Amino acid sequence: MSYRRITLTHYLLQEQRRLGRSGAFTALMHDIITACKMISHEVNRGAMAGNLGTAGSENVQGEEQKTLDVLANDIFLHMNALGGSYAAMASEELDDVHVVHGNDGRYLLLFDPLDGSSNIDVDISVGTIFSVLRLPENANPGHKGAFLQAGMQQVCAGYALYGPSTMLVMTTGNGVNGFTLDRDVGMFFLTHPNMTVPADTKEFAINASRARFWEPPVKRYVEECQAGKEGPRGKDFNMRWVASMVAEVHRILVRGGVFLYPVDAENRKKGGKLRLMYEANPMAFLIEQAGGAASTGRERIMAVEPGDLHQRVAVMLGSKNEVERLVSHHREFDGG
Ligand code: P6P
Repeated sequence: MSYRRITLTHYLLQEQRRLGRSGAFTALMHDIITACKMISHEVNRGAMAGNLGTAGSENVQGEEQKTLDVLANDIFLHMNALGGSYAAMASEELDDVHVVHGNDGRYLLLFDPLDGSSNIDVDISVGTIFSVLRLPENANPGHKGAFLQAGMQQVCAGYALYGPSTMLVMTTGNGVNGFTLDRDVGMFFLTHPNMTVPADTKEFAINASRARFWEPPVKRYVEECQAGKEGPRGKDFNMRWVASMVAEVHRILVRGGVFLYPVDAENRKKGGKLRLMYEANPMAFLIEQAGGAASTGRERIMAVEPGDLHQRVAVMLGSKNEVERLVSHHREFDGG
């Protein structure tokens, strides 16, 4: 039934006309869409293309790189340099910024080319996360300072999810829409219009093996959920942990939930686990645009003023009432 749906490109053109915008968003997204289709193809070929296993190298985070981490990064850098929209790019896999020469691009692209890649070899969903900022006036795109903008400055953000189907979910600040790749046609089609996060949920996601490191407000929140209907929440909860943020956020956008990766006693020295600029901020933009909330526990994620390209941050995002409960617990603990 694809022929009765609209393609992602049609959607962008419609938004462009509806909002009286220039062709900027359509151009911004064109190369991202192509890159995500190419990565989807490589991910889906898996072992048949020799794409499993490690690349024998480490990234700037000191993490072992998978073969597909390197391939996905190369695809994103190459494809997104072609359209002329981006003056420079920043990747989880690169220490410094990557300048795009020979164009007058007015935007900056930040991305995690293959989030959750520890799941590749066991065939669990992984994804690509992207965020777009404007190049500030008179800024040097070759300097990371041009990228250090709070999440509220994003003009576009989204992810591709390489799961049983490949989906691309994005926002340009007017709600969240999900598109599914029809491989036979080679196009993304609108399948999940106006995605919204229910304010309440019965599902939380956290790496429970870290419980001994958690701050008291996080421990309190999780124990309340675990206490079920006999406890203070008066209802039973379920728990999920995929170890792939894209898959967790997608589940929350489809059926609600709350995802936590707090700063804890073990990761505090690094500032947490998840990266602000190309994981937390784009996902926070999507969740807020879908009516949810995204906090560090102590402040709105998209209000955090970045000090470094690869800085990490606490993440608590999803159903609004759950995030507000977490913020309340932190405020009480801090004596606010
Ligand atoms: P843990 C993947 O490496 C990632 O950055 C997120 O996608 C995911 O939510 C988290 O880290 C998984 O962390 O502690 O389960 O390895």
